[in-house]
Amino acid sequence: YPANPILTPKDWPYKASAVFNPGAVRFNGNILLLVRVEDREGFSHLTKVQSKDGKTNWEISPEPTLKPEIEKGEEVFGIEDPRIVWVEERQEYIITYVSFFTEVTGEPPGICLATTKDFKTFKRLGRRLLPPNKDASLFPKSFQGKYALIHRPIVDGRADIWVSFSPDLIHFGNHRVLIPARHRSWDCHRVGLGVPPIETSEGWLIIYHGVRVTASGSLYRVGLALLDLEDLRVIRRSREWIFGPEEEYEKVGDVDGIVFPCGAVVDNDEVFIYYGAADSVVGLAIGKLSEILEYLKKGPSC
Ligand code: BMA
Repeated sequence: YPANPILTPKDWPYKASAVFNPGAVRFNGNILLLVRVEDREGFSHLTKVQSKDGKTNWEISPEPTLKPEIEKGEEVFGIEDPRIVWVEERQEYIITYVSFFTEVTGEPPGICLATTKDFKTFKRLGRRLLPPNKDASLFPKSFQGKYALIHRPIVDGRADIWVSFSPDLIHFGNHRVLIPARHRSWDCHRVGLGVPPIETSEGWLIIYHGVRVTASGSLYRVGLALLDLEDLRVIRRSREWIFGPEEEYEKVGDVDGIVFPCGAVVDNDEVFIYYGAADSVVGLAIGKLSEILEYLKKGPSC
């Protein structure tokens, strides 16, 4: 989007060090983002912003929307990187985010769930799965009575994308690797879900980030995969990254060389992808769903 970045700390109605990695949904005719806001202590909370066209005139909440619940001993190091899905069968939004499991040695990151109907009141469902884990989202619908959660645990030093299933959003099982980090490729060191799975006529579109660790730090870029609509098997996976840090605000910031999508909104054939750039500001990338699917089907895949 030529007018990027769409949101920066300077736009904020209160003191903010960085604003990035937003979840995104359609809400009441607006596009609503829950933006990760990092304060000057270095801890994050989530703040709601809304816009009619999803590009301009963002109305930023004058105060944090979802704050860490420090009183309960949870979330003392903040909450990060929300992914939001509207779950039609439950008539509520489910938000997946990262907090740190302070009672576990090393205080690793892990996954929390919260629900809301109105983005004013939220119900905390608490922590899920074992840490270390990140980059999680539910699918917006269940599969034969089971919810499916995409997540990214670290297992034996490997950072692959997994899927797990649950009848009740409490107990999870049938864990399996969905999209592994790929040997020697641009996504060789880590992969993680970007935006929540997008249902299309061809399959579930997965937009994920991949990391290569270089001599000057980690490079975060974005790739694609397509999953079977029913059994979630990988049908296609792009060999090449399709979106990476190119512009100044993506290349230079608190953490250089990062594009990190957490939310997307689809309008007919248009996909709006909201991403954190260099862990500092929010960017918007717009694509055509038909072109993305065409590329996935015809382009180099493995
Ligand atoms: C990941 C997450 C993101 C962050 C990214 C790049 O591991 O922690 O919040 O944007 O690293 O620093």
